[in-house]
Amino acid sequence: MSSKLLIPLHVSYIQKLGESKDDLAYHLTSHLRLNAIYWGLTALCVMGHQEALDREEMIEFVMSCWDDEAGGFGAHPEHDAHLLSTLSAIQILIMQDALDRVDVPRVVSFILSLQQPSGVFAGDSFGEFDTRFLYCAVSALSLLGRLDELDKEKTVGYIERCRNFDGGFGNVVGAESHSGQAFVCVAALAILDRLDVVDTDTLCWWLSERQLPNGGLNGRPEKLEDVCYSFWVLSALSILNKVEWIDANKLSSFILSAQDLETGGIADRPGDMVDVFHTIFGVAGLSILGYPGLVDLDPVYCMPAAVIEAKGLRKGWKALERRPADS
Ligand code: GRG
Repeated sequence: MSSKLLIPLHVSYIQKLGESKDDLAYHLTSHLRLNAIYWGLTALCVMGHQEALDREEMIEFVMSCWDDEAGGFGAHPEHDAHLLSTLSAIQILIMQDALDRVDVPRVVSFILSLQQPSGVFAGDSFGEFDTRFLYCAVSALSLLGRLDELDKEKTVGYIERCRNFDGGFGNVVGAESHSGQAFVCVAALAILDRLDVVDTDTLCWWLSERQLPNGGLNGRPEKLEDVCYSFWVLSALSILNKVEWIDANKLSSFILSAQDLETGGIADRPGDMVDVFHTIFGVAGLSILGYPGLVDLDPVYCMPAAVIEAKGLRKGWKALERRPADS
């Protein structure tokens, strides 16, 4: 176990991910490819090593995922467009300063076409809907500067109906509260300037109850801790200005204990196999906790704060005060 974040090892872990194209696992995860590139690039940006992956190659790959029939991005070339991969494509292109490659009017119509009469969004034309896709739509429209085209009242109305007695949010109306949904609902409300919908004290109490004795956070009561909840829980607490409601030192130690000291990367919990999903959300959690030497992450968009600031979209969220690099 290491008490430090092993940045060079994690950078080399992320660089090697694209090199294993002969592995079965690489092909079995093709439906997540654009998301995975977004996770890897964001983790590199937060660790200050954006240049570790080739910019041109990345932009070309993103553009090869364009689904011209639908007007959005699929997760992989020849895949149907989906809101999850469309948001990832937009995030990657913004971080690589290449948003001019996108046909913005077509993407905006694709996104808006997925809003349902209830206000929620479907992920694609096949119709599965929930608040994750609602968040993707709101975040993407905001990043494209086209939020004015959204029916905000209908969108907020759906989120409001997903709010439960414990202050948390479910993925659809009537569903159990989950901390992943706390992120998507609170972040969407933050973008829409409607944080008044949140019962802040009740929700933040519920979120702080997610911390277990070993310092890790779970997604809902009676479940196991998992490094990814470091981001889903902390982002919501950070937007609501209550990061202090959890024990930051214990959480940092838990995240650091899930690093693989040989291969790099972070796992869901100590001793498990690492992956890029847990690597980004571990590093993102550490950034919000003010871990020394990391770049500030915007908790609403899960992108570097400076990028969001430059687009004029950054609100007043603060990471915990950054500690000096030698602490
Ligand atoms: C731009 C950061 C970003 C996200 C895009 C897809 C999305 C929007 C947000 C996902 C939010 C979410 C629902 C996260 C939770 C993911 C997760 C680990 C779910 C596991 O659920 P269960 O029920 O696990 O399998 P538990 O831990 O409850 O047993």
